[in-house]
Amino acid sequence: MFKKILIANRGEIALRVIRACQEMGIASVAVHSTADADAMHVRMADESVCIGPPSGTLSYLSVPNIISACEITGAEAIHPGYGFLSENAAFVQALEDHEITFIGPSSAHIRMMGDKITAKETMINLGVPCVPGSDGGVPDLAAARKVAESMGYPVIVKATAGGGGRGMKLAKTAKDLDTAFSSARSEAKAAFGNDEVYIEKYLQKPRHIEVQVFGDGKGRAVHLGERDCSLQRRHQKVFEEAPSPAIDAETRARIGKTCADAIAEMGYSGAGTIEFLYEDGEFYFIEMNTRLQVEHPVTEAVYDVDLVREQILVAAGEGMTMQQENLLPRGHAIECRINAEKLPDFRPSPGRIAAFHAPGGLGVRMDSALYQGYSIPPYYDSLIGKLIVFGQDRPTALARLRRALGELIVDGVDTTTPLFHALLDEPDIQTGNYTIHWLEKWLESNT
Ligand code: MV4
Repeated sequence: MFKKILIANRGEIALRVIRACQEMGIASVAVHSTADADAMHVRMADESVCIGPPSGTLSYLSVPNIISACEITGAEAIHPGYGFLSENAAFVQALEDHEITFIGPSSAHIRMMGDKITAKETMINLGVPCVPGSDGGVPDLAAARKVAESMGYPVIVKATAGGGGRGMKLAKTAKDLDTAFSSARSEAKAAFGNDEVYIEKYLQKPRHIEVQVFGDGKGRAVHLGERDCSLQRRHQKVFEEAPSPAIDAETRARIGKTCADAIAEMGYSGAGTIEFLYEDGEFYFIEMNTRLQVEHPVTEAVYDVDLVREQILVAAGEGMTMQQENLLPRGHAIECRINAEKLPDFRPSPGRIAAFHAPGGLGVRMDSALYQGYSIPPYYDSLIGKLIVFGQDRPTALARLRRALGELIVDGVDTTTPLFHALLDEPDIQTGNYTIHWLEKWLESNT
């Protein structure tokens, strides 16, 4: 096992990884920007190294600075958390060259899934159901017309190098295609330096269902069911739950096995998430994320596993402890992302925390790096905490969530907490009746 791990991240996810290290008897190294010298992850780690100025680009995204921190402290492995360098194939390649272990998949698998056309092609070949669309990239408008007419409108034009909603354009009818195609191309060129696009049939009212998978890198893999992440605003998830209110045990077992078999066949190592749109009882693959996700705690609650521990075990060559026949979901978990943002516009609200009280009690987990007197810097994303509740069924989890939100105190900055109180009063949320468009529509008519 590793003796020392460096965590190339900040905030609650850095704490999440440090905690797993502590339970495994592994020393932890925090890295931080000058803006984060007083951050909780620096305090909680065994050692820390300053890796640059406040700008994320010059600190948490600086490959040479992070590799230097690793060499100075003698850390043998790096956990990337989510965001920052977590899905950066060049970073993982650099670590491979420096003989530092990356706690995550190979650079080849990251690269494969980062290119959305290659990802889709791979999944099709592995028997994973995909959205109908173009066979690879679409070179020009004439080819785009041909594909769109053969599937029928509406269609969506997506950037090959995109993902997470960036560089997507909808064409409702044939007259929209010219604009959608050329603007998707130029946005993709500007954002990713790659103007390749592909086309899919546009699904009108799907849910966003993602399957948690885990591979040992030696051809064995498991799935840990699904999360429903349909409640999003501008492609940012807001509220996630496991299991999905829309998926039954038989459907879960079927899509789960399809995903686990695909991951096993790929020889994938570590945690991954296979994202689907789900409409009228059918799954359509859209993307795969090759990292630990923000919302992983809802899966941990329902499957009673420590995903970070499993990541570390696999990266150290000790193999995963999980076996499919022992992975039995139990109860229901919900996560609310608490952001330092002012409603109704979700404007970032950095500043000093005058008071902080985390909720507790049965079935409540609060992952946060806040403390009283801490100043939230303006340089990074606005997630300040994740409130995760667990109960034996969905109504119990919802009641517990309402109770826990009532206990949460964050004074000194605005937060998204009032949004969750309001959502819990909505019959559609109480019954689980929502699609990917529900939240934006609700915000339009309620704010
Ligand atoms: C789609 C789609 C409808 N049809 N693809 C947005 C983020 C990216 N991961 C994929 N996205 C979508 N792809 C087809 N063929 C609708 C979306 C979409 C969406 C997906 C998941 C969660 C929220 C969303 C909000 C708007 C659009």
